[in-house]
Amino acid sequence: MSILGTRVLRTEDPKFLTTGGVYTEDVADDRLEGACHVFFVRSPLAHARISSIDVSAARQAPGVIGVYTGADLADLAPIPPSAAGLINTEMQQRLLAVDKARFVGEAVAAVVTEHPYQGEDATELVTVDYDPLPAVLGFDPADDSLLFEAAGTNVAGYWGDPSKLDAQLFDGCEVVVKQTIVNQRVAPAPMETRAAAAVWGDDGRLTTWIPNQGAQGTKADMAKLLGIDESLVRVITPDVGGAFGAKFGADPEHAVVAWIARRLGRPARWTETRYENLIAMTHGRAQQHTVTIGGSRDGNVQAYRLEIVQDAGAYPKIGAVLPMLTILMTSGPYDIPKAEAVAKVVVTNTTPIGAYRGAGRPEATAALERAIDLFAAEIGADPADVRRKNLLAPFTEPHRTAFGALYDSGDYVAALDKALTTAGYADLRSQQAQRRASGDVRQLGIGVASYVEITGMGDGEGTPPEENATVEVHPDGTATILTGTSPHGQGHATAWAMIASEELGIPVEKFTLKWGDTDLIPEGGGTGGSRSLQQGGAAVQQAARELLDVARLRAAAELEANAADLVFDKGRSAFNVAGDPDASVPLTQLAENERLLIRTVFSQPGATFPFGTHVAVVEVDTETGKTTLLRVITVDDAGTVLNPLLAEGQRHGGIGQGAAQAFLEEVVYDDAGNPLTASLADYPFVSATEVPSFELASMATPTSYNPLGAKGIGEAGSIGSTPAVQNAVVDAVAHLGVRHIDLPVTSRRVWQALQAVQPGSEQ
Ligand code: MCN
Repeated sequence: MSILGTRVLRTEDPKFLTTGGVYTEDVADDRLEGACHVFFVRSPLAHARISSIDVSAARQAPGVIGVYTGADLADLAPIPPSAAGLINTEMQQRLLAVDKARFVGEAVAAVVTEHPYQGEDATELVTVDYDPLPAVLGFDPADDSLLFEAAGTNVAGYWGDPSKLDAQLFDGCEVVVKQTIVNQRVAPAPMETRAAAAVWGDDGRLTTWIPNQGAQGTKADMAKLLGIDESLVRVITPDVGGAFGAKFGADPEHAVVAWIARRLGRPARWTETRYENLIAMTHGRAQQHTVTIGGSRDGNVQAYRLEIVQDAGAYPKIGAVLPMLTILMTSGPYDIPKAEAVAKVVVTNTTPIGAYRGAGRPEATAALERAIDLFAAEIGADPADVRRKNLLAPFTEPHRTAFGALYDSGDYVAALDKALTTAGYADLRSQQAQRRASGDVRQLGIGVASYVEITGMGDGEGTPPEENATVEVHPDGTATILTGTSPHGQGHATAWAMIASEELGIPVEKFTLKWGDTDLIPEGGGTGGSRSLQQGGAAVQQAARELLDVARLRAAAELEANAADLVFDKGRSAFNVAGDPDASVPLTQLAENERLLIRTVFSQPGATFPFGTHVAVVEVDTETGKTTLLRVITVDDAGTVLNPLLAEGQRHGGIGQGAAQAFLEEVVYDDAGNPLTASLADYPFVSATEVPSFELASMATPTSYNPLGAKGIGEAGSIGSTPAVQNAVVDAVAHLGVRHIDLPVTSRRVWQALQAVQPGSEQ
């Protein structure tokens, strides 16, 4: 029986559940002995000119070894915006702010102390003279206060050309609905905050430990930020306590810590506080969508337009690139004859936006799935029926969308129907009808969201989606796998061992997985875009198979037989001559005289497109607006599932985060750009108590793009759940006249929406 597809328990869990992992703060490498500690002085103002910084008092504080400002780092080049060329190149960031601070939390100076307890006090002695400037906020910032004077505008750039929108797009549509929707800013809030440890060797090379999603990309970033050759940087990724897209590469602080270690000639460490994490680690989402949808009264969607404004925060980082992915996924799983999308990227005096679980795709789905519901409501149709009517027919040959996406395989109607059946949709609708008829205070809402998303894309610069793996069998019966992916909760140690075990007949627990050390594994794409299994896992399979090819030749020599006459007996992990089980040699023996090791690269023809449907059921108290999430039922088709336990864990995490975006989480600023959600007492991130047990139905439409048949599952949960929950809440009160409630659909917002539709009532 194959181990693939079975519920193998996570081999990494005993470590995490007992002695604990080794996170960056725990790294006890000899080279870090006597490390000093770095603390950042951060701007308390959203937008201000920095006229002077006085570090003299801080320098005298107990334990202070050094205090540095942007002026000290003048030799380091500013960070250019992401997507240079499309985005205004004047919008550059210094590692420590010089002249101007552009968001609350921006690092302005760094204080270095002997002991960690001395840092906080010393930072308070740094006197920064700020001249406040008007804070630039929102999706439509005026140009009267500019973040970057040299740019002459707060518009960072465009994806697509807004002047080329088709004026005739909705001609011939019997019904046209338009709505502006906010896809709010959220905080990734990983359990482990950002950190770094850095030391320079006598050879002039930097070794730095950083919690990240890919050591190799982080190495390239660090070399760029420090202006040195990549060969002089070694990045090591210890255990990572969650990342959710926001630990991709190196941040300015990581480079400053390395710079300080070099300047002082001694190792340096940094761990940010939760407060710093909430205001200075990149946030996610922050898009505004204006959707226009048109079609016939009988439910055919004929045209759809998506106009996006991306708030990139103070510096155009990955956030400035996200609309590209949103646009790519504009038409989602539907067959819409005419669709167009365009995006404007603006800078504001807020924390920069980066990748956050789904990164650009959840935004596309949220906009489209609200639009479908708005359209259904307008024509008085069941939203599930409208979806079924407009979903693409099943396809096994790749399907190209008007936006250039090449969907590999899909059966969207089947996913919808499976989710509806599992939910007991018809029954839910009749319960809803009863409650509506009886005027129950607690109304039932049912929300549906169908999605297709993209996983495992290439780097966008011509390199195909690919990953490397090395498999080595040792004479003592153990085996080692090196991977270019970078697990931080996904369970790659278990999954990659399962794949190699299936080929080599070596038990899962005999494998050790190594990742995230650029001296050991110089190449690798890391973990993001739910790419790891389809590329990294497939590479492990390919390496194991290639290893068997080499082993077969050695076995043939050993057994003095023809290689073609040998069979590999997985049960014994040994080769034997066909028909003669006694003439056999185990793999381990073939590793005795010469290392039995293969490194390989697996390439995929393109990205894959997982899909599914989520159904959410909520109860809304129409007197108070109190909303209770009763059920979430999902079908998430990620092709062939390698380990249902891992895949379901990923779905749980994703659905939880997506649902939380729908009804709970939001980063809030006041009118002056002060963050009001800078602690976990104020930022309501989700835990198991806020959500019901999820009901997961399974469906697997394999992809032909890799031999595992696998697509990505790491982000899907967060993509379908947000609009399903939002649609459910609106649905609960739709019969009272509510048409739309923005994210997050908090009880307060629901109450306000109900007040607004009750004539004569107070707001
Ligand atoms: N899997 C499977 N069958 C499939 C697909 C995946 O069994 N058909 C398993 C894989 O073997 C792997 C896991 O599911 O163990 C996720 O695989 P994959 O979909 O390839 O995604 P990645 O491993 O590349 O993970 C990335 C994804 C992203 S982009 C974010 S963001 C995210 C996420 O994973 N952040 C996470 N899940 C997270 N989980 C935790 N605990 N912490 C985070 O920060």
